[in-house]
Amino acid sequence: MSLEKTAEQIKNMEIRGAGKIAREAAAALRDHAESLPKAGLSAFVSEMNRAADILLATRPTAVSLPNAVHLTLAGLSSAETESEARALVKTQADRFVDASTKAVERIAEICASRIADGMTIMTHCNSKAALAGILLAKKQGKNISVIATEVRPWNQGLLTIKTLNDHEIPTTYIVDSAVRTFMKEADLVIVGADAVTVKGAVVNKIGTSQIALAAHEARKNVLVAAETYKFAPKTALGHHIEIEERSTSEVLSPETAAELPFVTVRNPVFDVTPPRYIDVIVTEAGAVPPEAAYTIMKEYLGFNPEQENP
Ligand code: RI2
Repeated sequence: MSLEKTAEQIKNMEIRGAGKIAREAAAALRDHAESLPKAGLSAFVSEMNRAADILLATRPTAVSLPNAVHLTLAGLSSAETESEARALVKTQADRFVDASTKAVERIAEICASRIADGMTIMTHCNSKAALAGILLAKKQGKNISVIATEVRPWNQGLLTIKTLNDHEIPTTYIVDSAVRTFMKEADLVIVGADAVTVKGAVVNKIGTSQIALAAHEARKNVLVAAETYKFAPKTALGHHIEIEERSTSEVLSPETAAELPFVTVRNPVFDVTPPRYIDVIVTEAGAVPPEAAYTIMKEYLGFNPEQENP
């Protein structure tokens, strides 16, 4: 598949989920590099930078995307020959995809160790990292059940309940506005992340913050499953994470909207959960409190405040 096609699929959400977007972007850069005819070092570097910009322009919130692009192309400008530059892209892309896959497996082990027999887990959206922990707990023989939300307007909850059903995990499917009503039946909340800020705030699918608030009120723990490449170093330099706002036609049909001239439809697809409503962030490097976000950025993303960072 061409890099442009991958970019289009990320944009229209045929490829979705912060981790998957990152792995597909790294692989697309590798395949793109391999498809380019030999034209000299500087032509190769500038074409790879152009390709990176196409991928980066697809969706603005999941920081896994710029982190994956950055890690795949790291050191490219210092390569001395075209073959060195080509080898670098391939090695780094493969390394990223492999590390990402292993990170999700390690996160699953840590999440599963926090899921006790008999627990009911509430989850939101369709996070591979969060689901991996739930599936592993089931595989370990724990008798668990799940409360899963619908996730308007894209209904990613449908993907989640299909997976849970395939694994014979008893699941209750609820509309997003029912989370507070059902919180008393949950023992634990597990969600994924699209970005984690330097303060440990978690950017995730819209609705996550109200779930965390309801969990806090009900004294239920909130666990966030997030690979280290979902941490956003640029937030340590004062930048904000842009919250993607998608087409209003995803919420209300253009025909209905046209009949309601005084109504404005809004469709932000992520929200921010402050660290005080998060008990633990489970990364492949261990389960850490939100306050450890800066350490994760330094140790696992090579964050240097004096350098350009994704
Ligand atoms: P994993 C998704 O975003 C959801 O917000 C989900 O919680 C997050 O990415 C992380 O997913 P979208 O692409 O990387 O559905 O854990 O907008 O799969």
